[in-house]
Amino acid sequence: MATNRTFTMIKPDAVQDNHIGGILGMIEAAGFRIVELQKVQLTPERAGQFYEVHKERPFYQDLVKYMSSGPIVAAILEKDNAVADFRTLIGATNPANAEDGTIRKKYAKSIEANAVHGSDSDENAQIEGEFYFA
Ligand code: IDP
Repeated sequence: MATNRTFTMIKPDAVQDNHIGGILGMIEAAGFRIVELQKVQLTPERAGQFYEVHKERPFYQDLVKYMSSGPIVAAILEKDNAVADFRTLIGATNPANAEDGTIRKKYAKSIEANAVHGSDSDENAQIEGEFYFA
């Protein structure tokens, strides 16, 4: 069932490269309202918890290191059909496969440093939002 909220993070590479404004601008231009917003530095432990679902994947250790390498921006976004529409807006995980007009096409550097996170289900949007904005 579609709900009206999703959760996003602007990842360390995009924050480091001064793309917070550009990315939030694309998000607002696509019709999302920013409900909560926070810039925060994750410890490796916190990054590991956030991505625990991926802990058996070969890239997990690198991902934890990357996500704790600098500040991130976490946000809760609101819009009709938020989860699915936001996944469309961010584009494919690997920017080589991301479509024109997507955030990852414009800002992602690699399959790992891919500029933004977007929740993949309503359930995860709720869990991930509470991880930052309990
Ligand atoms: P998603 O962020 O598009 O939902 P997931 O498969 O959930 O993609 O992966 C979570 C994050 O892990 C990705 O956004 C990316 O930063 C990283 N990642 C995914 N696949 C790889 C990979 O093959 N190599 C390195 N990092 C990866």
